[in-house]
Amino acid sequence: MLGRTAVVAALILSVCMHSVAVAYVIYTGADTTTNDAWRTTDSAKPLDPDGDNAYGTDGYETTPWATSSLPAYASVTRLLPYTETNPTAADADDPAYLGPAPIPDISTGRVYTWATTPGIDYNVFQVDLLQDATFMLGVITDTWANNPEIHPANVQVRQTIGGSDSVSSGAMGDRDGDVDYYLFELGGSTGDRFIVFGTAATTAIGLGGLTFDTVPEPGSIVLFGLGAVGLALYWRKRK
Ligand SMILES: [Ca+2]
Ligand SMILES: [Ca+2]
Ligand SMILES: [Ca+2]
Ligand SMILES: [Ca+2]
Repeated sequence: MLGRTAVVAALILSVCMHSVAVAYVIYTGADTTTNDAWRTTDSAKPLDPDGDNAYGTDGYETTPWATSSLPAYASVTRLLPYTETNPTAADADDPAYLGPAPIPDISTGRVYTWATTPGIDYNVFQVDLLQDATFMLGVITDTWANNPEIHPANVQVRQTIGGSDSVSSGAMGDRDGDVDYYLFELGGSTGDRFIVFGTAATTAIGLGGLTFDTVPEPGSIVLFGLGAVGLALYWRKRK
């Protein structure tokens, strides 16, 4: 009888812990070698958490494409007033495609503003969680070939509702007008808010967009496994 109570308690604990979302922001790293091939699945991407070697598997917010495709768990607000593209923007995979090379490129763009003060931080995107989620947020940058300085000196993410973590990528390298991706792991609950921002490098500032990929929750899988083992022991004892 005690065994059965313990098993039931373990199962309830397992289900409860699964539903607890801990809020956090971690800077995972920069991908400066994928360049245009963010949707090309035979280009290895060690920082892509879901293992399909494509960024934006769950969804994306991109410029100049007006129709972003966002995941069910997040909404995105552009906090700078202008969205722009022109023929001197860097090329990258058309997000309408996902698969092995060749994936056709299209011209990227930026969400931006001007009259900024170098050294001052400016907010670029707001991400609001519509469901509990643990995911990799990719920040698309270096999309402007003829003026890489428009991109901030760094990329930062700060949680403003549901937590207070704030992390920075440190100085943004590889500023050559060939697209780069700065990746942050985020965990949070419904209603949590995260701000993507950066320090102005010049008198204008802009970023190319965002990508979303699910981070599997190993903790939940382990707890689920423990629950299953407990259930198996219970049935064995019952025989
Ligand atoms: Ca590069
Ligand atoms: Ca992916
Ligand atoms: Ca391509
Ligand atoms: Ca680059």
